[in-house]
Amino acid sequence: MSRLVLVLGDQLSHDLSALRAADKSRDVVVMAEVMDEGTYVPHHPKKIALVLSAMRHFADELRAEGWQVAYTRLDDPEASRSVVGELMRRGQAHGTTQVVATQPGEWRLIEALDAAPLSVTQLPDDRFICSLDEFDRWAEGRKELRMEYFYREMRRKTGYLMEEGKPAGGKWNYDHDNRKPAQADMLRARPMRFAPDAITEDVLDLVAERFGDHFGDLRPFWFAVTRAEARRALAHFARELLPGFGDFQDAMLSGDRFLHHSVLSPYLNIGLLSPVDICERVIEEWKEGRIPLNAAEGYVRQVIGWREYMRGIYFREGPDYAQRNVLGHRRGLPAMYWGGETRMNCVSQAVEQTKEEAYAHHIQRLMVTGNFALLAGIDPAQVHAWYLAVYADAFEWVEAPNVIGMSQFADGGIVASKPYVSSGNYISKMSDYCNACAYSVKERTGDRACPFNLLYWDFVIRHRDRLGRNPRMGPVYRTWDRMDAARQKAVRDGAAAVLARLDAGETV
Ligand code: DLZ
Ligand code: SF4
Repeated sequence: MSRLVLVLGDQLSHDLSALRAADKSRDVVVMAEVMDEGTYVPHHPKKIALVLSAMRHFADELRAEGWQVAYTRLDDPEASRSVVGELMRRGQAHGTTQVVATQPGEWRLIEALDAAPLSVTQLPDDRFICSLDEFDRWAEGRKELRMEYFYREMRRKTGYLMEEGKPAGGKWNYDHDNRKPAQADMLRARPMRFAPDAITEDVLDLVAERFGDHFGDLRPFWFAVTRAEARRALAHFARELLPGFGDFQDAMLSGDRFLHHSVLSPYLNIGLLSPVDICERVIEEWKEGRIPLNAAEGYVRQVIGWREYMRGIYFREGPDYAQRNVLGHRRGLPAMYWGGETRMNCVSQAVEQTKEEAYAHHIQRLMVTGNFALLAGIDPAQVHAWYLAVYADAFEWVEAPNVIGMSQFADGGIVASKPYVSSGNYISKMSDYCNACAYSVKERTGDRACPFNLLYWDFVIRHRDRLGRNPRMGPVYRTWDRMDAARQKAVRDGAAAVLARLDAGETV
């Protein structure tokens, strides 16, 4: 009997475990564009277009390799709304209830496949350096699951940037070299852009028609949508941008949205590139002497360290992870996250860029929008849903631990050893945003004081019960305790005024 082979929109890899387990001569690949996947959070139109166009191109590649592909287009009048609905429809058409799948990257879909009235085998997704079992073995019995130690294991396992069993250059991590602010540079290259082909143009029209009310600009659309294009984008990044990646990794500039960032994560996370493709290319550049070690190490750490670690945490912590809220934050996500007015230039720049590009880099996400949400006590579930919706590279297995754990500290410290909060000072140091802001980053109290300055102290004091015991927070509380009472009161009154404005839906 033939079986159905499910390939999801973020599983576009020719070596996918489900494809490897299937038989080209009798099994049928099922790929389905469905409304539920585009709307369970209101995904950015560019992200939906990326996924659907890459799915159509991948289906064509599979057919060219001799696979039979049952492909559902979003505008097919017979189509159902969901992945499981489409599997059942295809099952009836082909007279089978047997389905082979690669485990999805989200508990919601894993559970839906388990509950389907079909016989679904979910194979491990082995497009990663570390299997889930291996991660659990690493995590077992450890008091703290720190990324740095996991990363060292992955360095040893892959041999990446290792010399005779020791880390190249003598240090595991060169992050200290990677915190330089950037200057505007007219000569800096940009990520490679691709003109939409006829397939992508069809998808763009469809997405405009079906998801036109979602936050985000659909055009101009320039993402790679095939493996061949994604490999060209990788080569371009490696040659043009990687040399400065380390130095300027944490910098932010108003006139330069991408700086030295690769913008390869959307391609990596839908399967067009693999972590091995990327790391081997980066290491080759280093071996050839074209890039410094801090650039190579910084990039490889993101891919074999952070990315794999986040996945391990997501699956180890279980389906309730995205609902965690240990700090009890309840405030609604302010309208400024959806493009509503704000006088904070840093937030406005990050959101505007997100709207236009479906992309912002890690410091914009962590230290601007994430930092503000945490300081202001926004409900982490709403913050999580926002990040999942608006970024082209956001899939829950990687987005939830980054947002719930790393950014919002809502898991109580599994991912982060202390909350990633800062006053405006950090943003001022790492960007040029403060120069054009209605607020003053230098003012600590009063109407013009940067809201990050006010909310920073209010946050640490509000959570003193929990955070005061954290040795890494000790110096922060000592600084607060040394402040005179009048200044403390001015800070807290100022913070209360900002929060009251947020609650009243007024512009902050
Ligand atoms: C993100 C996404 C979107 C927008 N649309 C589809 C789709 O129509 N069909 C599909 O198979 N996958 C889609 N995806 C990706 C899935 O949402 C993704 O596989 C799950 O969230 C698990 O990571
Ligand atoms: Fe952001 Fe404060 Fe700087 Fe304005 S002054 S850009 S709000 S950090």
